[in-house]
Amino acid sequence: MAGDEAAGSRLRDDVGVTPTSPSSITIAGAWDCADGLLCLWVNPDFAGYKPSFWGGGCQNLGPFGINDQASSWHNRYSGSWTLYRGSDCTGDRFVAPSGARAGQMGSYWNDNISSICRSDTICP
Ligand SMILES: [Ca+2]
Repeated sequence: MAGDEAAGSRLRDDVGVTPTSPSSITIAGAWDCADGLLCLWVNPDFAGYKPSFWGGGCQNLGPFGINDQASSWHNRYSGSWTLYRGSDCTGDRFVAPSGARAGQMGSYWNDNISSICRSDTICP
């Protein structure tokens, strides 16, 4: 029926874009973290406040206003980064490989990252 055709057309038009959300225009390419950086977002799906990182050594996220708040990430650096639940690069950790990104972090990691370290530098 006509209604079904209209719905199908709308779905095809929306391929590659997150529909209906007021912020869908920015979400579409939001994971475009600049080359060479690790980007963290305060919200899932690469949305909201986004500090980005490039320096070596352990970095606490508190001074960047995102301690225990990161909910998605994208690693545009040529090597991996390590993300830690504890401050000063302590506690459980996971490795974010070069080029990888995650729009969701899972309940154990979501809003629980407190420090990060570029893996090719001195990490505790
Ligand atoms: Ca968050």
